[in-house]
Amino acid sequence: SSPDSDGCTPELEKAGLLNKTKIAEGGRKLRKNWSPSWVVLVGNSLVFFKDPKSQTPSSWKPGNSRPESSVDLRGAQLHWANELSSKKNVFKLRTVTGNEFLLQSETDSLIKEWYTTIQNVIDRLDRE
Ligand code: I3S
Repeated sequence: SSPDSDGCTPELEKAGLLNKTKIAEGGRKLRKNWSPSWVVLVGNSLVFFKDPKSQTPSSWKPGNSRPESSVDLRGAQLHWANELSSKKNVFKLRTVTGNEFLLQSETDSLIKEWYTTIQNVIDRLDRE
């Protein structure tokens, strides 16, 4: 059985380095400020950490490292958004509270995996 067979710890679905910028807060447009972010998809949340150099896939655990911010994926919307940037491989995540993020990777396969994995979580929450 898994180390969490009682289901009390949310499942870590994915973790990795993406470029991130927040473009809206509560529906209000923000100025872009791209920076690398260690992104962790765990349970119903996408969690962002600063300083990716000091992060490892296991360091998201409570107490090890403090997240910069976190996004509730329930009711969120995901769209490819290459028209919103000169960068390639950009998607936009919009939360129910009107926060909008762009996430990007130079690696096609990697960004597609992230898109699919996040969309799967959103779909699962929509069915609940
Ligand atoms: O969509 P924008 O406003 O052209 O986005 C670019 C700017 O935010 C720019 O910052 P300054 O306007 O402060 O110089 C950023 O450095 C660029 O990265 C933004 O565009 P991309 O195309 O990289 O998303």
